[in-house]
Amino acid sequence: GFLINVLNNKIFANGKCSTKFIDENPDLFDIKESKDRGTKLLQFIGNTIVNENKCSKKPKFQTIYTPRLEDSIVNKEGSRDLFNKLGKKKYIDTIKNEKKLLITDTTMRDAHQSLLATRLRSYDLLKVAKPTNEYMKDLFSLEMWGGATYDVAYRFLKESPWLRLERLREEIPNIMFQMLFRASNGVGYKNYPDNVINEFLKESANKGIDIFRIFDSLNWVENMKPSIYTALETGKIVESTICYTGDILDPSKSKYNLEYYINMAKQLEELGSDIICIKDMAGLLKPYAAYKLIKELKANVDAPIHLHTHDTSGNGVATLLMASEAGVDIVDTALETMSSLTSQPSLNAIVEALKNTERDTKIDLYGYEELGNYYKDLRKVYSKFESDLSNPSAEIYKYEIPGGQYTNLKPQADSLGLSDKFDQVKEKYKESNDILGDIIKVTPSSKVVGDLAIFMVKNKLDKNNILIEGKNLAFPDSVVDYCKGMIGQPEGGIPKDIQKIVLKGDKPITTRPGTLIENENFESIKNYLDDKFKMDSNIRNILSYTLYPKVYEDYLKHLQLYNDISKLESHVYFYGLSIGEECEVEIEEGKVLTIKLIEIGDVKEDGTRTLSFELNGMIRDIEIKDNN
Ligand code: 3PY
Ligand code: ZN
Repeated sequence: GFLINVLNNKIFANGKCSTKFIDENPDLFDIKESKDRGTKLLQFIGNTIVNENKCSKKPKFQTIYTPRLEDSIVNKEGSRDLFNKLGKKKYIDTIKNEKKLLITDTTMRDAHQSLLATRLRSYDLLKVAKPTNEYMKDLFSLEMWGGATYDVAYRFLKESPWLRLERLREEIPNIMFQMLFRASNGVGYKNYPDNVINEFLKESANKGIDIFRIFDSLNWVENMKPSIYTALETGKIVESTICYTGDILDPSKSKYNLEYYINMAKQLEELGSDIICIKDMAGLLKPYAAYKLIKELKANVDAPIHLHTHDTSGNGVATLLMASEAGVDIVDTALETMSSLTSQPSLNAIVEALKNTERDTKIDLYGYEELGNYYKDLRKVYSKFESDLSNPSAEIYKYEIPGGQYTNLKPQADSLGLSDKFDQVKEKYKESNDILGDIIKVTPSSKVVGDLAIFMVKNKLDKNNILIEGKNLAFPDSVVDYCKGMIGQPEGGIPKDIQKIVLKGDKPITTRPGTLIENENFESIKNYLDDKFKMDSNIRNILSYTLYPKVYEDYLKHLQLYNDISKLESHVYFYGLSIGEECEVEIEEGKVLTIKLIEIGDVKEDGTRTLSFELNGMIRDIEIKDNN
């Protein structure tokens, strides 16, 4: 059946499928075409109702309206048009000469990563893509890919991140796309072989990324070099990044002082970086510190400066305004309905604050309000992923926990039965950071600190007894990796005492891990995937497998089991249907299936339930195994 589908597929018949395959044609897995597709969708919805939501009552969701489009603004040039027209060098020069404060919007990446556990589905992003292209033309860029979005797409949303990039690119041709890239950790959580990193960057550039924001989780420049060089080779804009921690105004926190940051910025500029980014992932950069840091950076480096912060403390807008005053070129913000708290400061607030000043962004907020309303309503569908953080928290300065991790650490603690010990976990996070050498904390190094913190709570460890009690304990994998040097070298090195206790005689490395890890054999991965999943895998499939073999295989199995579920509305994807409720699914252009849930049967002796649906008016019974 599979082969026949391949032969019947038009793209294949035209001989144009060499680089495209299941990303674009997931239905090739299907055997009896649309009849089967309907059944598979019913099975997916049925399983969601029975096993994901345990047959509980589905919340009511209102209709979400997509923003209206005004014809009058349609023909304006966007940043991407300008970049492509001028070429990189001239384009970077225009940034340097620009009086306006330039704005990046993070709504499609960090904002939902930080507020909604990265759960926004492509379906909902694509609905608003055209208006985004029209209304956001004055932006410098959209951060819309990378970070956790890649992993979460496969793991929880069962969709292809590559398709998200490709389709958004089609709908948003005029504004630059920016991605977050964890240097040798790619879009994953460990050091990958150099050829994986290189191919990933090249393919992302091919598929539409214009700006690569590259950081290392320990600010180790050595580990950033291969990514920076490869990204530069693509001809796209390379934003080399310094992660900010500590407080440059606090003399007692002398490790990461002004000199440290200036020094690193100069090193990154020397490597040929087009832009230098300050990445304040935990929202620790206080307003007056921002002023001082940006002033000094502007005095010491020639490249434009881009500032990223989080609003966890409530100081985010003030930080961006002080940075603007000091001459920062570009800042990250999010649409106001997706901003604040662990997310970025509000775009709307910054635009209003700067009106009629020297750094006026000249942005007309009309369209941004339209887009904002869309996300405001949409957020309700994702409410189960919201954290319970309801107010700003200045205690973040004490704990230095990144925005994305803060909302993750609580459920992580809960799941280990430490729900009443969250305050203790935060205290231990701080202590764990000291034990590990006061390090930069951002994915994946933040996980090392978080894992050790939880380990310390569970095993009643502290600074004073860990070197003794720890002798007989197996530490978490992430902590072992860190102590081995497999994440890289932190400023000042890994403290020898804890390293010895954790490694238990194993030898650490001090060279770049990538020099020791063997390159991935893409050909053998291709053979493996093609054979096991009866597919003709392309470089994107191969990369996804190398980044997370288990998650990617699970995604492929899901695809075989349920086919493409990316066309389901999100409330159906997350909750299924309630009895009597109907939904429409456009499985391909012009081909719509109408699905209505009629009845949920009781559990039978064999552990299954019969769910009755109407599929395009015809009754269909589906058997679902109840795993509860
Ligand atoms: C990521 O790596 O995903 C981050 O957002 C780090 O701040
Ligand atoms: Zn961030």
